Amino acid sequence: MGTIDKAWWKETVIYQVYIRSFKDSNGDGIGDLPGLISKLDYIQSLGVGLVWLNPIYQSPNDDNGYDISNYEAVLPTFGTIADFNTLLTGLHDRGIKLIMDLVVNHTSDEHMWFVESRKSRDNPYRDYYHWWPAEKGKPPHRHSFFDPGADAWQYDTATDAYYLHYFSKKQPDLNWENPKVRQEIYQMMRFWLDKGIDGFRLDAISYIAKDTNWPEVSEEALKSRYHNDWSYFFSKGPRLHEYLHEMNREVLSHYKDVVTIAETPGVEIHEALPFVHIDRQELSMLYHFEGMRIGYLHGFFKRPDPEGYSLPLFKGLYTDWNDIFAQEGWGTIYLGNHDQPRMLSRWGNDAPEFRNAASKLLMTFLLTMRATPIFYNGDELGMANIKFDNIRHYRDIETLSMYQYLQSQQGDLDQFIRDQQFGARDNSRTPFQWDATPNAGFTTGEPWITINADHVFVNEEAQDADGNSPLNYFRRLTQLRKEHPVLVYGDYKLYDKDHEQVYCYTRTDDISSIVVVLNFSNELVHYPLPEGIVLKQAEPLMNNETSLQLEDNTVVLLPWQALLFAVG
Ligand code: TEU
Ligand code: CA
Repeated sequence: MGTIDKAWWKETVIYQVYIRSFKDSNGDGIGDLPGLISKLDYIQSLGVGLVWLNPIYQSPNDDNGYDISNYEAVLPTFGTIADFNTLLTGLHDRGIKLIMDLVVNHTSDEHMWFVESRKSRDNPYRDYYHWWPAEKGKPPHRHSFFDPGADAWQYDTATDAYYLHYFSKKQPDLNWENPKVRQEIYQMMRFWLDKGIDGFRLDAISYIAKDTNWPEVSEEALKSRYHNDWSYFFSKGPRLHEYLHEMNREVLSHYKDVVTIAETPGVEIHEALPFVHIDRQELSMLYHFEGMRIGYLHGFFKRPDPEGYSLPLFKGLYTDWNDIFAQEGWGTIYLGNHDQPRMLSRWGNDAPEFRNAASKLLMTFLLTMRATPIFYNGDELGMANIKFDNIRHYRDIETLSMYQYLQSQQGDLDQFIRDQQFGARDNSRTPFQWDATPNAGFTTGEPWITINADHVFVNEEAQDADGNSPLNYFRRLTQLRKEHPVLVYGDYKLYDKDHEQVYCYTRTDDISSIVVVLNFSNELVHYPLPEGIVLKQAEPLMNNETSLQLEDNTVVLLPWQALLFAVG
């Protein structure tokens, strides 16, 4: 084991709360702070140590809170600042830390800065955003993720100029090249840190720095509607590391024990270390998108491609991302969040006969890798994709704008709906399933988005009472990780890298070693344990099934069986 520095945020398990869908307290169909506060004992029972709260700020909700109109106010739909304080105290009293979403690549167009900025060319806030005067002609093309026309430059008549928006036209990009903007952001960060929060998750942070010479992009890039091609381009901004270092110097370094987790679309493996290397004084951790690309057809928008997935590919990718942080820096690991479909549907199997085992297996993977797990709410129950079959059920701007675009192009809308059943963000945004009652115990009113009908058998109440449920398995896993520091800091070693069904690895430190055996398939697999692996005892440390077939160092793995053994 290397001489890695220990830190609380390396040892914790992160629980992501998508507040809009977690628990509604007042019957308006939207989750809120009082609702969340009423579930703090539940969160504590999970054994997690850090909550990442999706945006709760003032927002017109073009993109569910990722379009902020006032950073220092709580959206009334979610509650008040007093509720927020109660939440923070409630978490801290339970030994749980809290990080908030920091969305500073862009604001809402209803933010005061932008309202001013668009008024006149000499407004003091003009340079808070990126403007291109129309007399210079059309600006060089930039892709917008959420614009039906995919054009990131929006013409604004008031000043006869275009403004930049990588996301929707209601999300204008902030001009980080302007030092005043950076100071405003740092001030706002201090506002929340002074309240006692424990850090931030930094939204789309790899996009903040722009090359304001606005170079033309290649013909090929121009044609691409594929998100990833553009995220690579957007993440290569010239002054990105300078800004992150400055943010650390001006803000973060003045607060003890805070953590930062950067969302870094487009950042490639060879670029990752500088963001989190201790000597550089930038960020604590980042989460990458490389794992999320597997299984989609390259060059298309979220088009599933079964050929594009294989277990060896998956293992190779997560092994590479382990290795990059083996000596320095520190990684995170996740298989789902509010921007991805449900991990069970995407990486496991949500068919009735497999779903419990598969969701437990995925939890086992996340909690035994050498990285901080980011766990999305509902995955502890094995919630599945809702797979809407009609556009009218969707609420997400990403799905709706892409649909509109395809309509304008006479594209294949049926194919799109099928693709979205697999990949849409709304799959993971349906309400948390608390019980079997008609609204799943989420709300007494009309939910803002349809609740998954499977809540009659997949819900917290039922799983809490069942010792064998995914929920109780998750609780045992978080406990196990606490009891075995080797699962946090121990070296990771992959075995049988080409095996098509089994993911097998060890975690080892100076005093102990654990082998993890995961059957990522619907079949029974006879798996001889790798040479040199001698089990300390036949009794597993963890088993997601009630039986175990082990003879002469060969395990007969049930479909989606997950096993952990102490190694001698
Ligand atoms: O996501 C950043 C991002 O790059 C997204 O385009 C992401 O790739 C996409 O959702 C995948 O389908 C962050 C937030 O997590 C997301 O919810 C926001 O919509 C986005 O920023 C804009 O703030
Ligand atoms: Ca509510």
